Amino acid sequence: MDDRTHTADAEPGERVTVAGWVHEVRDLGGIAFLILRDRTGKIQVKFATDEMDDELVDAGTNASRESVLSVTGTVEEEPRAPTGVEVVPESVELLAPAEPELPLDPSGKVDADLSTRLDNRTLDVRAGESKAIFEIRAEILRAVREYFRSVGCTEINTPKIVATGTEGGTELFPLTYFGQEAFMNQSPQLFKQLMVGSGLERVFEVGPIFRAEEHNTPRHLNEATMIDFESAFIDHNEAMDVCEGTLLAAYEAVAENCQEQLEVLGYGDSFAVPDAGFPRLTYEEAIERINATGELEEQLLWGDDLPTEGEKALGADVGGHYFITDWPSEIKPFYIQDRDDDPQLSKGFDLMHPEMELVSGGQREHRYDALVEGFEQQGLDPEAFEYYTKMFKYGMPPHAGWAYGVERLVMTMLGLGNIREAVLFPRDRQRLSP
Ligand code: AMO
Repeated sequence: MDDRTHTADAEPGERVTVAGWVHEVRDLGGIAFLILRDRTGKIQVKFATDEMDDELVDAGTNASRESVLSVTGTVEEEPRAPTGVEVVPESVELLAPAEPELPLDPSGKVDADLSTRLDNRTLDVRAGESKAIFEIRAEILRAVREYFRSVGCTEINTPKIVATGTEGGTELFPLTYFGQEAFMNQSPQLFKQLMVGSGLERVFEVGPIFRAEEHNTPRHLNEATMIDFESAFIDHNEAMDVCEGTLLAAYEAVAENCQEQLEVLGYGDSFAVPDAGFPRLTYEEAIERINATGELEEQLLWGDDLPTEGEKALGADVGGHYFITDWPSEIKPFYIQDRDDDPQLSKGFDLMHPEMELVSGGQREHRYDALVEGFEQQGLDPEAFEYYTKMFKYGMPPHAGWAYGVERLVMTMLGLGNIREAVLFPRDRQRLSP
């Protein structure tokens, strides 16, 4: 299918065909170097301009930057070449020319603003930091899937076009479905719960979610990717264990398999896997600690949601990942179970990075009567959710779960300033294309 040799695999003495993009051409007079780049790295191609055939030299040295070339030749050892080897070419074929004026510099030497980069993502992800970010994002998803398999999960895929929303408070994108009102789904919440009641018991999904919130912040998207987990026969405490395990598996895999990418991003050896055993603070403790920092103009009261500045103040105080548990029931959704000893408190939790929330989750309400009552308390019509509630009449085991926002996981892991850096083609209020 692709019978070229990757630049990273070229060994001295071999006759190879390498293909990729023109990274750079340096003409030193009498000798010229073409640096060819593919996904595995770069290789030097040497042209003895006075000795070689003019046509061959022109094809290799007149190609504009980012043109696609295929070069056949012999690999020779050359200690002065960036990778210790170079190709002495026999033939050069231009596979695709690039216009000399590029909308941005793929090598990243010339800075481009985020909007220009997002408009030209193909060029932006050719090399450098963006390529490294998306390779790491892929490694995170690979590691997370492997971890889920190791704890007995089945991967599922659930509908993204739905008749009802799930996350009270967030806006839905409406659409017309054969003349009927429908929406883009905000979360696989109800479907994953329905599947823990099936013979699958323990499931996960990696998929898109859609939220029509009109925010315009560095950490919100209108289309995001979520990692959802849900399991029968576990409680919120065990769900937090799996949640922490997932994060550690992702960090460990990146530390082990993405050293090159981490270096491109300026990490070198300084990339740290968080220590296991994330502190678990109750909501009440969280409020008290935030108030004690004195960072907020107004003291938080019990029942308040945590404002962004509050989250940051607490994050700085704690200094690492941590959970917040025992949230007031009234600010958690209907599917979260209340504590048996105090129904004012819920079994919902959030996992926080010092900079922002990464996960929401909790023990779910699996008892039919309590579930329907919860709908009514939140002003939702239980009949609209009958497809969901009715399954709670036929043997729905106790269960718990949670969801990560993938982009926030990538963003916090790599210290990115804007969530849009962590998604190829972001959807926000300004951006619907590309
Ligand atoms: P929640 O609404 O808190 O919970 O979402 C879970 C996680 O998804 C990420 N996230 C977002 N990321 C970017 N842009 C957005 N607009 C956005 N919205 C959410 C965050 C957040 O912590 N059904 C529950 C999960 C559960 O209980 O299992 C839910 O959707 O990282």
